[in-house]
Amino acid sequence: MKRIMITGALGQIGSELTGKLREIYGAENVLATDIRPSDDTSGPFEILDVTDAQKMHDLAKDFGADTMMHMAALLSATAEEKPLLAWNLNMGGLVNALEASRELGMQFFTPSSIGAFGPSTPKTDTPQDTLQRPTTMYGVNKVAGELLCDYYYQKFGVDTRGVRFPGLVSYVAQPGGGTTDYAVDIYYKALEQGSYTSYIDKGTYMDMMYMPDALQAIIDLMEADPAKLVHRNAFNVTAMSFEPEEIAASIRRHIPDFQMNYDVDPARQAIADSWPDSIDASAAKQEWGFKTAYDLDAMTADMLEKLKVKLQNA
Ligand code: AKB
Repeated sequence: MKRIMITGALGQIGSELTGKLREIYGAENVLATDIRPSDDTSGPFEILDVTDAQKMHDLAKDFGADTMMHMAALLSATAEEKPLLAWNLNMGGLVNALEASRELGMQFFTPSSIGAFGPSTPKTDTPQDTLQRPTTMYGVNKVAGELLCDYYYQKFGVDTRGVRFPGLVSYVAQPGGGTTDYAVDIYYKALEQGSYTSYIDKGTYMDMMYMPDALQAIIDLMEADPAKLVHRNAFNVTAMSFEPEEIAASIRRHIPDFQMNYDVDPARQAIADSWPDSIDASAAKQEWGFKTAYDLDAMTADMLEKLKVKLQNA
C-alpha cells in the first residue's frame, strides 16, 4: 500500500483508519472520501457518493491510488429499516469500488461482519467456513459482498481481502445504526449519567473488538503475504464475546455505583439473536498472524480514561 483511497472516511471505522494510515504511509498518500464534507485538514479529502461509479473511478485514477479501502455502508439496524436503500448503497457502492479496483489494478479491502451469519449457523465458536443463511438485509449484503469479492479475485485477479468484524468499540466516532452500538453507548452514559438502559437483553452474547485492534487487523491483513492466504473474503476476527451484564460488571470495577437497566428493542434484539454468540478466529491467526491487545477489562479501562478526557473537553 502506497497510495490509498478510502470511502466512508467519516464513518466509525473510516474516521480512525484515515489517521492511522496517514501516520504510517504519509498524509499526502491517503485520500479520504465521504458523502459529507469534512473539517479535517490532515490530508486530501473529496466528496464522494459511492453510488457514483464514474466519480469514484476518476478520483482513484487522478490520485494514482494503488489501494482501495471501501468502508461506506449502512449498518444492520438501519439496513433493516430501509432494506432497499441498504441494497442499493451497500451493493451498489461495493460493485463500483470493485470495478474501479479492477480497472485501475488496485488492491482492495472491505469489511464484512458477524452479520454475515444467521440462525442456522453454529452459535458458538462459529467456524471460518460454515453455513451462512442470514435473515437480515445487512447479512444478505455481507454474504453477497464476500462472494462478489471472491469472484473479483478469482475471475479478474483483483487482490481482494476482507474480515468479518464483530461489534467495534471506540471513543472517537460513535457508530450509527448498528446492533452492537450498545457496547459503545454504555461507556458514554456510564460517565455522563452513572446508568445505562440497554436495548439488548441480558444474556445476549455478541463478539466485540476495540478499535485499535480492528485498525491493526486491517493493516496486517493488507500487508500479509498473499501466498499464505487460503481465505480472502472474509476472515473471522474477534477479541472478546460478552453479554450486557458482563460489560456492566467491567464498568463497575471503575464506577462502583453504575446502574444497568433494560428496555429491549425487539428489532435490534431479533438481529442480535440471529448472530453467533462467539466466532472462531483461528484461520486469521494461522494465515496472517491476527492478534489482539485488548480484552474486555483492558478495553473498559482505556475507554473510560479516554472518554472522560473527551467529555471534559467537549
Ligand atoms: C452492526 O451492529 O451492524 C455492526 C456489525 C456487527 O456489523 N457493528
